[in-house]
Amino acid sequence: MPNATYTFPPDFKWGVATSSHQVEGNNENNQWAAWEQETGRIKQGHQAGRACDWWEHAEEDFDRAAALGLNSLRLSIEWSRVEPEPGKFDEDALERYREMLQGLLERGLEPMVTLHHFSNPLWLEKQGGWLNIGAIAYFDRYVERVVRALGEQTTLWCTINEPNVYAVMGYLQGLFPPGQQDFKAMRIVLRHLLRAHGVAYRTIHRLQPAARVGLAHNLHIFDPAKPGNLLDRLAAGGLDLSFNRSILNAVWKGWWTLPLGFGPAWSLHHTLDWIGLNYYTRALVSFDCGARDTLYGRLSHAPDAELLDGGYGELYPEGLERALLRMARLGIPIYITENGIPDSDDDQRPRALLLHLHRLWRVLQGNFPIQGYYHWTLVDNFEWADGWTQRFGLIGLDPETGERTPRPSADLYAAVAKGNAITPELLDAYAPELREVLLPQ
Ligand code: IFM
Repeated sequence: MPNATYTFPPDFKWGVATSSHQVEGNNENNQWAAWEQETGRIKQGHQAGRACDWWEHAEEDFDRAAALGLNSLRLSIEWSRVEPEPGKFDEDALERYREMLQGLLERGLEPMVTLHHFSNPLWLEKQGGWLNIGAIAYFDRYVERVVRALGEQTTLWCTINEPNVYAVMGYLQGLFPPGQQDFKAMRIVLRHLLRAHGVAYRTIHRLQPAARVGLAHNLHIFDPAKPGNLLDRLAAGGLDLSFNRSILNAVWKGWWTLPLGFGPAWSLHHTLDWIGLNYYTRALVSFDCGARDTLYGRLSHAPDAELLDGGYGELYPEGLERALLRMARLGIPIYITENGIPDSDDDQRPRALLLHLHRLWRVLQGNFPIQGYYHWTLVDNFEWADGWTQRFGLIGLDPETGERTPRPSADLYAAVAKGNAITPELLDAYAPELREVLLPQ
């Protein structure tokens, strides 16, 4: 019989995750800023604009994160600020990041620093972005500079966020810049990103032997719509191989698998000190010979599923447990580098948060080395092609005025982090209907 209080390990990291372009504001020198100027690219013509104003006032949100009782925060460095022109580094920008990381440390928040989270300097984009093999060496030069500048403030590095999402959205679905729909290009971009990860892994360790270096992988669950149908199973398996397994095979086994290629990727072998899991939702897959963009799998959701805002998918907390158990096979530490839902009126988030954290707790009972959980996200931020239409924040933001309004979920997450546990009292206060589901009767 499990105890009615679900307690987490004593040194567990409770955090929130963000990325530079989504929160800093006034990033005008990257490919997203240019993309936002083009008509029809972003829902309702939204732009990141001042975003959450972190470049000027991040510390005010750091205070909010500390007040929630968190002990870590994941943010990313904006390459276009640090290296606005090829080879020209901006010492003031690096100093601002140093100040931000120092601000986190002073508030008891361990920084996790992502080096690439979807945005590229415009000069790189003009040279073909990650289609250009030269991007790998450029990235390495930038990484070296950042690690030299910020190495006193952190040893916890995430090289690249969601290489699969970056490549698929930008080069297959065409919804992110540069808006291409070209399978071959998608494959090349993904290979270059993974090779850049491998190079960065070694560079960071050369400069900082104590570094802990990982990569944040978006593991999307693909289940056959009809498990008894062989074609559905093949289509789901093909998507899983392409979107999930091929990435993990490359950076852990050092082996390219389809669609990335076939054969050794020795320089990538074991280039992870930890793996980051970004988990959001799952899709059901039916074989469809017309669905070329999604490798002949038509995506849908379970007929009885509870759906998330704005077509984001289904609420499927079990997927977090499944994804963690898959990643645990690597045998290395795991961070949940992102998990959350879009929910502007917070009518699903408290329950969703409790259900996901309960799944996490269940996996922890197997003594798997899960080090921390980073909720996506602290304050509503610019949600890429969805602009400001999707609200992932524990704290709501009016992007016009900058006014922040904490949602009930913020108090709930604070109570879990401060108590390091899910208690029956929290279930009663935030989602009484879960008492039946989560507590032994
Ligand atoms: O906002 C994004 C983030 O940048 C990458 N992972 C998914 C989040 C929510 O869609």
